[in-house]
Amino acid sequence: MELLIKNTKIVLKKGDITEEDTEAIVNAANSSLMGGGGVDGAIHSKGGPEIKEECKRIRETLYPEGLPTGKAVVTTGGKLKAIYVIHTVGPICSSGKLTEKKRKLLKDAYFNSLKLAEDKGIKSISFPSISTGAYRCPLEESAKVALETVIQFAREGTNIREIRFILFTEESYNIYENLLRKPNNEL
Ligand code: AR6
Repeated sequence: MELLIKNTKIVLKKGDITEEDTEAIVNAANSSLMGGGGVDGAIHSKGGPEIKEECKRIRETLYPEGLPTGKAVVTTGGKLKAIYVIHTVGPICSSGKLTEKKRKLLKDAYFNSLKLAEDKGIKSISFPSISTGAYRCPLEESAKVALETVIQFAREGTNIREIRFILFTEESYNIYENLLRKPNNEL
């Protein structure tokens, strides 16, 4: 499914984010930036060691204590089709609840990834559904935050021409689609 907001196409797609050919893909990382499971594991294993080497340098220089939740950094895409990987850290919903504070951090993760992409002149970007796997945030509420943030960003005007959400499961695709189909994008 696709939606045009100003000059930016918002696309929902089922699939594996490591296969995407957008200029950047976003990694649902953890603060260590040293890899893990889920999207993070798939990106590092398909992208090769160059990505982790750059992450190590970022840790040594910019973030010795780790990347704070809600912030974003960029590395090469290594062997991936994407030229860049933007690494961000979403909140952990250990209770399974998206509290106000966590909602804000999730919004920051999407917003700061978009801002970084825009500042770098990146024209197309793919997102996974951040924090809805190992970090256990509720899918529908998190999807709402994701779509609201991206729609607001596009409405305010950006040079990013395409923003994709790559949804790994049927369930997550259906949830995003139902939300995006709402009239006037009233999420
Ligand atoms: N492409 C697109 N989406 C995927 C893929 C894929 N290849 N694999 C999983 N998903 P998660 P989080 C979906 O756990 O919740 C890691 O260990 C998945 O179905 O990757 O932010 C990190 O190192 C889910 O909807 O990220 C952190 O420690 C969504 O992507 C931690 O997990 C996010 O699931 C981050 O947890």
